[in-house]
Amino acid sequence: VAPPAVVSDLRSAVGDAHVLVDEDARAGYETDWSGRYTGRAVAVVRPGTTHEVAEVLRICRTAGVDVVPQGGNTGLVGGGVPRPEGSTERPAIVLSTRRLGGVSAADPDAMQLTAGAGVTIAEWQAAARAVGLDAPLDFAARDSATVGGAIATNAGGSRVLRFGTMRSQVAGIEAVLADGRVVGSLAGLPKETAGLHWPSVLTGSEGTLAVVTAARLRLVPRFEHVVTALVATASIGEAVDLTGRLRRQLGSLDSVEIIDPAALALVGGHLGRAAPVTPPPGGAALLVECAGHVDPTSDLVAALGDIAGDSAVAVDPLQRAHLIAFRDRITEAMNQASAGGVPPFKLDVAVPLGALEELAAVARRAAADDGCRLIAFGHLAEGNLHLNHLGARDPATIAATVLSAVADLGGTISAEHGIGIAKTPWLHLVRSSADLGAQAAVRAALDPAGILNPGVLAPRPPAIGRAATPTAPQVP
Ligand code: LAC
Ligand code: ZN
Repeated sequence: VAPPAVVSDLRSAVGDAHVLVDEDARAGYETDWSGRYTGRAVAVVRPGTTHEVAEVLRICRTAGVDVVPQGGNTGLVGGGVPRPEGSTERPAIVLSTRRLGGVSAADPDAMQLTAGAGVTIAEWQAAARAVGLDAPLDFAARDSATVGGAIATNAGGSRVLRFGTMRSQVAGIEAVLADGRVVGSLAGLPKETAGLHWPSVLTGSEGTLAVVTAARLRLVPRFEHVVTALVATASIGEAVDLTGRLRRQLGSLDSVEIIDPAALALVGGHLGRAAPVTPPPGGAALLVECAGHVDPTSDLVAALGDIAGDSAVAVDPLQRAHLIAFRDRITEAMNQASAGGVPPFKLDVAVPLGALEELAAVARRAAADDGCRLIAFGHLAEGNLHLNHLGARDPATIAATVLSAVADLGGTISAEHGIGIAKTPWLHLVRSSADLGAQAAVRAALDPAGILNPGVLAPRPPAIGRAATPTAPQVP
C-alpha cells in the first residue's frame, strides 16, 4: 500500500487523469504480453513530458516507491510489469511512457528523425515513409511496441540481418536518471567522441539505469520493389547454408525468418489455409524478403537455385501478405490454441549458426521429455529461435536444460526479448561474476536507492510466471 501522499503528489505532477489507481484501469498495465507475468502497482502514472517524468522519479525516490518503466507492454519476460506479489519490499508504480509521443525534426539528408519514447514502431515507420524513407526495424508487435521499449530491450525483429538491432538505430538519446536529472543529447551526430555514449550505455539496460524519454533515430531507404518467398528446406543445416548463400549473393536481402513444420501447421490451421510449401519433419520453412530500388525478384529466384522448385514467390502486396501471415500470425495462433489454459512458456535464444541444428535437437528433446508441444520459429540469420512450449508441465526444467545447452553452444540466453525477471536465474550462464559485479556497480552509481525496475537483470529466485488463466493482452 502506497502512502496516500505519494498518489496525491503524483496527481499534482502529471494531472489526475494520468494517475490510474482503479483496479480495472490498472489491469492492462499489470500483466505482460506473455500472460505469464503479473504484479500489482499502487498506480499507473502516465507523464506527458520529460519534465513530468523527472518529477515522477523525484517523488518516488523520496517516498521509497519502486518504478517499473513500461512502453507498449508487449514484453514477454516480465520486465515491464510490477514484480509478482510478495517478491518486493516496497510498493511500485508503473511509469507508462506511452504519452511521450510525437515525431519531429525529420531530416532526409541526415536520414534521421526524433521520436518520443512512446512513439510506436508503426508510427516510426509511417513518419519515415512520409519523408520517402523507412524505419530499419520491424517486428510483429509493431502497432503496440514503442521506441522506448525497443531501446530498453535492444529489440531486433526481422531486418536485423540488413540493418542491425535497435542499438544500431539510436543516434541520440534523452533519458531521466533516478534522481530526476536529464542526460543525453538528441543532436544525432554520427561521429562524436566526447566521453561515454549514452545510446550505447542505455540500450538493452531494461529500464534499470534511467527512463528513456526520446531518441534520435536512424532512417533507411524506402525500397519500391519488395519480393517475398516462402521456401521449404529438408533440414536446418540446409536452411543455414541457403541463408549464407543468399547473404553473399543478394545485396537486397532484407530478412530470412525460420518457421518449423509444427509452427507452419499450427498457423495454417489458424489461417484456414495450408502453406504453399511443406517442409519435412526436421526441416524448416523460410520466409525470405528482398527489397531494392530495382526489382530483386530474378536475383532472388536465381540465388534460390534448385530450391526454387519448392517455394512460393510473391511480388503483389496481397500475395506477399498471404505469405507473411504464416510468420507474423504464429503468436496469435498459439494464443488461440492455448486460450483458456496456461499461456505458452517462451524462450528466446540464439546460438552461432553452426550450432543451430543442435539447438533445435536439444529443444525437441526437452519438449518431448516434458510431454509438451513445441512451436519454434525465429530469425535465422542471427541463429535466433523463439521456442514456445504449449502445455508445459515443468517449465523450470525445460529452461534449465535448454539454456544450459545454449550457453555450452556459445550462444545467449536472450537474443532480443531481454532478461526481465524470467531469465535472471540463468544470467550467470552467459555472464561472469566479474561482469555481473561491474554491471551492478554501474547500476548502483546511477540509482543508489535502487528504485528503477528492481529484480530485472539482477539475480533472484526463478520466476517462471504464474500458471493461471491468461488475461487477454490489453494494450493502451
Ligand atoms: C517475433 C517476436 C516473438 O519474432 O520476437 O515474432
Ligand atoms: Zn522475434
